[in-house]
Amino acid sequence: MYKVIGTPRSRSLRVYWMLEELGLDYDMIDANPRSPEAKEYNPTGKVPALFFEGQVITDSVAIMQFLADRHEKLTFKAGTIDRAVQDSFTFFACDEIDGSLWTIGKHSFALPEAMRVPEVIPTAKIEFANAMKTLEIRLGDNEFVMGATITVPDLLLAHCAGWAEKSGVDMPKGAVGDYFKRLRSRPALRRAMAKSAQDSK
Ligand SMILES: N[C@@H](CCC(=O)N[C@@H](CS)C(=O)NCC(=O)O)C(=O)O
Repeated sequence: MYKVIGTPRSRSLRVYWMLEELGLDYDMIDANPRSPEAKEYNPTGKVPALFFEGQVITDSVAIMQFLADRHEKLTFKAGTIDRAVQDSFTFFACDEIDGSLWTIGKHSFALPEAMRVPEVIPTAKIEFANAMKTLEIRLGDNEFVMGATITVPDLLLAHCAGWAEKSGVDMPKGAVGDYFKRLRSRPALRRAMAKSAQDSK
């Protein structure tokens, strides 16, 4: 049984969503970042962490890819060209989308006030807008970034879109806007969010 440590109101939701897409059972520990429960599994206190077979795995994207590889779903096989292209979308999402949104988050609420530099926020918003233009080009008319097959970066991109809606950035319209809506209405995400709400009561 997989045990996921991390409140769903964090990047941990990516992991819960992946587990729901894969149809797997899991235990949820609804731990806040830096809480004693989080530090029990990850000394930095960052969430999510996955506890499986006596081992702790940290970093949401590493966990998502591990689950996809292990269960041979939502991923192309390692060592293939398709996997290289898939991974390029994953790193694009981490660097350019998670990165710009997290800059906005850190400098508006996450960092202690004395460390915040709000002047960087407009630049991060431009970086996010540029990333949306790139995504528009790379997505084209496809249903998912890799064509007809849903893969890890689709979940990652759509999770970031949920953050973006709360970050005060301009949300993309057209094909990218429809892509985000399509992904965010998937039953597995709905189930992850509903289970999260239930288990955290
Ligand atoms: N790259 C890591 C980042 C993890 C991370 O920073 N998580 C946030 C919550 S979304 C956290 O635990 N922050 C606490 C801290 O930075 O001390 C991942 O994707 O899991």
